[in-house]
This record gives sequence, structure tokens and C-alpha cells, in this order.
Amino acid sequence: MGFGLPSAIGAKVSQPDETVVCLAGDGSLIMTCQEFATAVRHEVPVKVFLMNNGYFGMVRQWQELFWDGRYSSVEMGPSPDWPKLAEAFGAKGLMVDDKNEVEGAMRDALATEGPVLLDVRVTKEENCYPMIPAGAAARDMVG
Ligand SMILES: Cc1ncc(C[n+]2csc(CCOP(=O)(O)OP(=O)(O)O)c2C)c(N)n1
Ligand SMILES: [Mg+2]
Repeated sequence: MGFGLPSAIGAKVSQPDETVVCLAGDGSLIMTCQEFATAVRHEVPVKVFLMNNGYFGMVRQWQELFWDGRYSSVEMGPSPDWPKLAEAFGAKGLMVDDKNEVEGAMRDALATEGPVLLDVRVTKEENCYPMIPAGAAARDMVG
């Protein structure tokens, strides 16, 4: 967590002719979003696609499936307005909340010059599979 944006900046600096996209969760991006300042300062045009579910989703899923839905410290609470946050650093901020518009929004983000954040509002409690319960073996994975 938090590794995506800084490493995307490094990847783009080392491979300037390649398109570099960072796929990040909201819990992860909040840890290092200040690096938009670095991307803007050094003109590194990384594209960040944020999967914004308002949760530490992997941990929430554990609590839903294995702890009877007793959520603790997994809701992000008052998250920033992500596009505004990107704009505050001098990057471009975009948002999409309609799944029929995601592809177009991604194309727009890729076509926009400079560092871009695309805030993709996803279903808040969608689960990801497969996963392995705590203490279980790989053959016991749920999915
Ligand atoms: C530095 C760090 N802290 C904590 C964790 C444990 N952890 C793994 S996934 C996760 C939640 C991730 O939330 P988010 O980035 O919003 O992604 P989501 O699962 O919601 O898609 C946490 C806390 C980690 N992997 N790395
Ligand atoms: Mg999340």
C-alpha cells in the first residue's frame, strides 16, 4: 500500500516513452498522494486510476466473511474529494461513477497531458476472490 504512485513516477522517469498507469485503492493512495506534487514538479505524466470504494476493502472483506460483518476501522470516513485533491497539487482530476462511462473516462485520462487522477467510484462492498482464510492452507481458498 502506498507504493503505486511513487513507483509509477519512477517507472515513467525511467521509461519516458511508455504509458505508465497506476491502479490504486483509496486506502493505498491516501498514504502517498502528496507525490502528485513530485509528478507535477518534475513534469512526470503518470495516470492514476483510483478504485474508490470508501473502504480498506480487503480488510473489510475479511471482516465480512470471517468475523460476521463486525466492521472495525475499515471505513475510510471523510475521504478527500479526489479530483479536487489532484487539482490542488496542479494535476488534472477526473471522476466517473457510471460503469458505462468508465472506458471513455479512461481514454480521456490517457489523452490528457500531464499527471492525471481518474477517480473511479466503484461499488463500496464488492468482494475480490479468491482469498485464503487466516491460518488456512492455499487448498482451502474461498472463491
Ligand atoms: C503499508 C501497508 N499497510 C497495511 C497493509 C494491509 N492491507 C492490505 S490491503 C489493505 C486495504 C487496502 O485498501 P485500499 O487501498 O482502499 O484497496 P481496496 O482493498 O479497498 O481495493 C490493507 C490495510 C498493507 N498491505 N500495506
Ligand atoms: Mg478501498
